[in-house]
Amino acid sequence: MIESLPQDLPSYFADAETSYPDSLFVIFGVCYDKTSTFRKGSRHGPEAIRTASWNFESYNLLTKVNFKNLPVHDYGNILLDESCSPSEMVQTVNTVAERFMKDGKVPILLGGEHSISPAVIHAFPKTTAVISLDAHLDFREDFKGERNNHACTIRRISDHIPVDHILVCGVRSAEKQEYDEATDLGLEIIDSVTIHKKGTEPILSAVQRKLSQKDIYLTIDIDAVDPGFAPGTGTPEPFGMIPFHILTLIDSIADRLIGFDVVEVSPAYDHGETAMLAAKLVRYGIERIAQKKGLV
Ligand SMILES: [Mn+2]
Repeated sequence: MIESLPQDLPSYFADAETSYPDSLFVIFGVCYDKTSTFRKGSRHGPEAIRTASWNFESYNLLTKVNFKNLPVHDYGNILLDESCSPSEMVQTVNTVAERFMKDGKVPILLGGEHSISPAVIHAFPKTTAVISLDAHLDFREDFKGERNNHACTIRRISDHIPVDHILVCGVRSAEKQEYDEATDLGLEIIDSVTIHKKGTEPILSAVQRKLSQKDIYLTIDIDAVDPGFAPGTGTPEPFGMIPFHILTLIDSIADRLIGFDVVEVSPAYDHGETAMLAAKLVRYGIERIAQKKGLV
């Protein structure tokens, strides 16, 4: 029999106890998975990630940072009606993200499905660069008639950010037509086999070559990681990245990160390890950005 978690865990992200006005980092959840086609359930991701966050010590031995000392606010979840369409979701999330921008915050999104990320990215200037970690290319113009489907994430990001300034990494699944369109348009794809063989070096050299001097938003679809490490997701795909690749990437780009997200965690297919990884990535990413900003 599996023992249950303590019932008295707070509902906010662990140690994110700064008020909104005094915070720099704002964690917020979007419980939306309406366009997911294979296995729904990522709408429960934010809650699972917050619960998992209480597993960790406030002090991180790897970064030497005490998360408790950082100006992090948990905004809770953006409320969406049951009937909310994908385009209404995008509109609502974009409005909130624009407010965070205006207030000078670093937004940290917990998903929810990947269709939420473009809504946040559209709140940033067009000069921002985007690195996406994802098993899937997600470059369809629409899917089943829906432009804001989670299979269209990179395409929707490219409505705002030029493809030259988008890097998609960890990919190992695409339709031939979308793959051809993406490569014809010059989208740079670093597949998971390349990362397996060469580590993060090809990502970092592409960052140097194409995104130098740019602010970077990092969007992490947890299915970029191999299902052996992160099984709790809607559309798992074998032969993925390992969690250490993401740490190395964050270490290398933290000085330019202006926000990030972790999406597609689906607790129904998890034994807790996927949510745990997501929560640790959130903590680690915030700690590294705070270090680079000289806050600790
Ligand atoms: Mn994906």
